[in-house]
Amino acid sequence: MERTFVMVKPDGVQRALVGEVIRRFEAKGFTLVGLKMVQVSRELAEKHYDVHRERPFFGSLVNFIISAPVVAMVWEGKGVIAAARKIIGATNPLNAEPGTIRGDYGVDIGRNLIHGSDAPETAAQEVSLWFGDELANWEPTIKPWLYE
Ligand code: RTP
Ligand code: MG
Repeated sequence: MERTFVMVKPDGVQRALVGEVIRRFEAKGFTLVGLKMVQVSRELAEKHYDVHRERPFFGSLVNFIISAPVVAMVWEGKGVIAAARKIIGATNPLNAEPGTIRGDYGVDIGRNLIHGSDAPETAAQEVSLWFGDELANWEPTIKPWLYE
């Protein structure tokens, strides 16, 4: 089954949106297999956003991610990588559709509340970077009511 990495960024934690994020993913039918609050080190933040190292916003992005705790999660389910990106919405919250997390709660691209892996390769890398093998292996009993 597919897995993706989702992180409530420091702004989402400070704005008490952790429960709302979890509620949306749970209600959709995805399964939580990893969850932890992390005070991120500069090293981890730089590794996570390595693809953006040369971009002008890299320094401020890393400084923001390490400025206060984040909540890191791994969600599992059919099509979860692309579905999480839809639930999260466009990078700039002002362009994100109402009904998405960024569309409903954000106004600034540098305070867009939440991260989700953007493809199968990055999902696998990020799950491994943040969680290693510390993931739960469980089958929700509602599975026959979610999947044919
Ligand atoms: P994320 O990686 O955080 O889930 O966001 P994303 O895929 O939607 O966007 P991405 O292009 O990967 O950018 C990573 C984060 O960098 C910040 N950003 N700032 N000032 C800017 O022009 C700018 N562009 C991107 C955003 O916080 C974005 O989430
Ligand atoms: Mg990204």
